[in-house]
Amino acid sequence: MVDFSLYLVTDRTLSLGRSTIDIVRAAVAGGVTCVQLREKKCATRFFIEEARLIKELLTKINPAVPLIINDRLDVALAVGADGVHLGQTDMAAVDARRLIGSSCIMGISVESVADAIRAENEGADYIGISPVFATTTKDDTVEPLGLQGIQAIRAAVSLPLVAIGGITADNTAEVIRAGADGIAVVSAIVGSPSPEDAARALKTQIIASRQHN
Ligand code: TZP
Ligand code: MG
Repeated sequence: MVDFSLYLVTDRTLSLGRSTIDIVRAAVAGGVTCVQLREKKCATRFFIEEARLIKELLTKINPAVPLIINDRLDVALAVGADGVHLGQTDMAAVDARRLIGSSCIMGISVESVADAIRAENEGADYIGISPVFATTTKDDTVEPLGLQGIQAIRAAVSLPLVAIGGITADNTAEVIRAGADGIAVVSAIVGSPSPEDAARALKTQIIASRQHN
């Protein structure tokens, strides 16, 4: 059973000159439970090399933390990653499942209740609710779905729900209480002077919000 509670999405453009592998190492030390490697402008060969290094790192430091590859099934398959994450304009879930097989994790970003129901019917293993709050990290999002969006999707599907977009330690508790199983963050960890401390602060909020349910 994968723990999606504190899900790091990488972004080399926000990493303040530090390498993605160093950020992942620190974030996992701080309690990140799942890592998505997201490279939007990277040569395929370099993407594969980086994915392989991060997979090796995770196997060494915490084999329970899966590596999920954003968009690129070929990269995921080449390095034996644990999963792929696809958006609404990426490869369709049914086609992706045919290629990756049943044991690979498949996450689908959804922007509505209808998307969520379709993702569940098409074999997703978890859903990313995108975006929950306004974010400057991704510029082609729909209007934020808010806490009400989480509640509506929670009522419609039973898959694990991971909320993404504008999540910080200050709003984590309300996101979890609205029905998300986990939070996915980019800037709150990647853009922090201490990714380890930032991950720890988010984790503290997740644990506290569950205890108060
Ligand atoms: N998908 C939906 S919003 C988003 C992605 C990749 C970016 C979230 O970044 P941040 O910095 O956590 O708001
Ligand atoms: Mg995508």
